[in-house]
Amino acid sequence: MRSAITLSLVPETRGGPFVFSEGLADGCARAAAFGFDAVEIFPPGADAPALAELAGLIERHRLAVAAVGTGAGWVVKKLSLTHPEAAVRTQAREFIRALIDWAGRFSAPAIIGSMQGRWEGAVTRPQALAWLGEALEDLGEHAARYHVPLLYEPLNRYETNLFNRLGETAVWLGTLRSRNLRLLADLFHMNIEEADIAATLRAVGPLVGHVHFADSNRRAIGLGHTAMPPIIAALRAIGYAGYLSAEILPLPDDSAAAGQTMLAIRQCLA
Ligand code: LER
Ligand code: MN
Repeated sequence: MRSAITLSLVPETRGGPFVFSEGLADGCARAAAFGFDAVEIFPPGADAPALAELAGLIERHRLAVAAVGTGAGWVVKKLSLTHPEAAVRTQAREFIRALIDWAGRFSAPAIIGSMQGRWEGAVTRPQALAWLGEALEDLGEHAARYHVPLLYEPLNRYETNLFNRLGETAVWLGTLRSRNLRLLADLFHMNIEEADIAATLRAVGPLVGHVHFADSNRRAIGLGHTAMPPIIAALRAIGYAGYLSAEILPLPDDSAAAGQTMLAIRQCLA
């Protein structure tokens, strides 16, 4: 398992679960200084000017790109794959497709989290799942051309009413036509929704494609009450070799959150 830390380029996410938010150069330099293997980037879109600097920065700091979030499509543009208007759903899909293309240059997978939206009003749950499933099949196959999966993230009940637990999501993913979809296991959402995080990880096994490494209160691991040893044992048992990526609140400040995460990862993997 390798270490990663989140870096947001979207001003609207201040106060959200992203550790570094002072720009790409600052975030890459500090990620490397703290000893992380990779950065997980949350860009405003595939056309963000700052992204042109990324190749040079990761080479200079010997970092990889762990994953790329697509949630700015929701946060900034209010796009979603289950929006009642077809034109908005199409824009959402194209926003994500462009980020898959961009992330693919760095052999990084894109994440579908907030962009899944929710079912409500005139949109029934079966309708929303039909739209979401079709989009995931299309985008999952698109990601395959870069030899990376597409990551789908179940969120807690306050953020979506589509899928909140990994087990039910794994069953549904199995009904879709793309075999290139993987689960993102966010330990913060799982702490809210799962009866047993470690048992769930063992049950969904090889479908786990990425881990958001957050404690129960969405602070750095070690600053909440999630018991890590059974979770790490479960990840080892399923052969997980991906990233432990800190998508956490920058508390008490970004440096302390980064330092505590690195300490926790070293302890977990010792
Ligand atoms: C995205 O990875 C996520 O976990 C959501 O809660 C949006 O912040
Ligand atoms: Mn997450």
